[in-house]
Amino acid sequence: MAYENILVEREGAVAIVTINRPKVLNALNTATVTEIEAVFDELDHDASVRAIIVTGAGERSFVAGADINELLAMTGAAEARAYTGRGQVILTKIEQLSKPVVAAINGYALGGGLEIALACDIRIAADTARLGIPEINLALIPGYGGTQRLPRLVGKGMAKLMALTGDHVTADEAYRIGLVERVVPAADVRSAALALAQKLAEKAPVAVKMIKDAINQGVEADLIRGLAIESQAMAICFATEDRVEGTSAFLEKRKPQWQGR
Ligand code: CO8
Repeated sequence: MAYENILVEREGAVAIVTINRPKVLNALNTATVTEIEAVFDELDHDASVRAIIVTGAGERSFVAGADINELLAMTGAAEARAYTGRGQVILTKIEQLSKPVVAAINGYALGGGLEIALACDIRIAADTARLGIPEINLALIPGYGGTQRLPRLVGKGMAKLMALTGDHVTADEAYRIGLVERVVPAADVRSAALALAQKLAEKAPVAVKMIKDAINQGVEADLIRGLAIESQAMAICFATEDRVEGTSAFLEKRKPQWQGR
């Protein structure tokens, strides 16, 4: 499918989704959000894709948030509820995708942009990146899951500090507070994300999905329920041909060939 605001490239089993509105620092208008949903649906159903990278076009920005022109034009609470609800559904789809998703944060990740990164599985930031949820400065709040996913990653106090001040944090500070998992020189952010995504793409697909599900669902549950989720996920892995292949390949000292079932 052809997209207007998004580029999709392939590097073997890795798909790279680039949000492509560099003139406005890749701000998300409704058309772009619609395309993000479509591209993730497409990639989720493409068995040849085993891992996905999300990044922003140009050197300055990952995504600088929702398009503020659209926020100004919005007329009422019902429209705002629909807008934010739709964004939340799309980002939850990304979070729950059957494949790992890596955010390559190549510059500003602000507002809805940081919220996209929060819905990804792993975040790699350029050392020049700036991250924040500045909606408070528009008399708004993060509406694409930021008030919920950010405290789950960095804790309540740090999330409130960021949301109430609207201040950006540097990549190093983001790493220190657990907001990103790696920081690399800006020139290397794409290659670092690609190397990681390629590594993830080589893992057994059902186990990848089960790890994602167990962690995503488990952090929302109490320990006993979380352990039950883990057992169930383990049982699903045990029933796969890939489990037989993985254990046999180890004992036979050869590389496993995954079937994805
Ligand atoms: N929306 C629209 N245009 C934008 C946005 C944006 N979010 N961000 C940047 N731009 C545009 C600028 O207007 C400018 O356009 P032009 O060249 O025509 O003047 C161009 O991009 C370049 O930006 P700047 O000149 O401002 O570049 P600077 O280097 O001076 O500053 C910043 C870069 C710091 C990133 C600055 O542009 C900025 O602060 N941008 C806004 C960031 C922001 O507030 N993001 C949050 C938006 S709200 C949000 O995401 C809410 C999500 C869910 C809401 C649900 C509500 C119902």
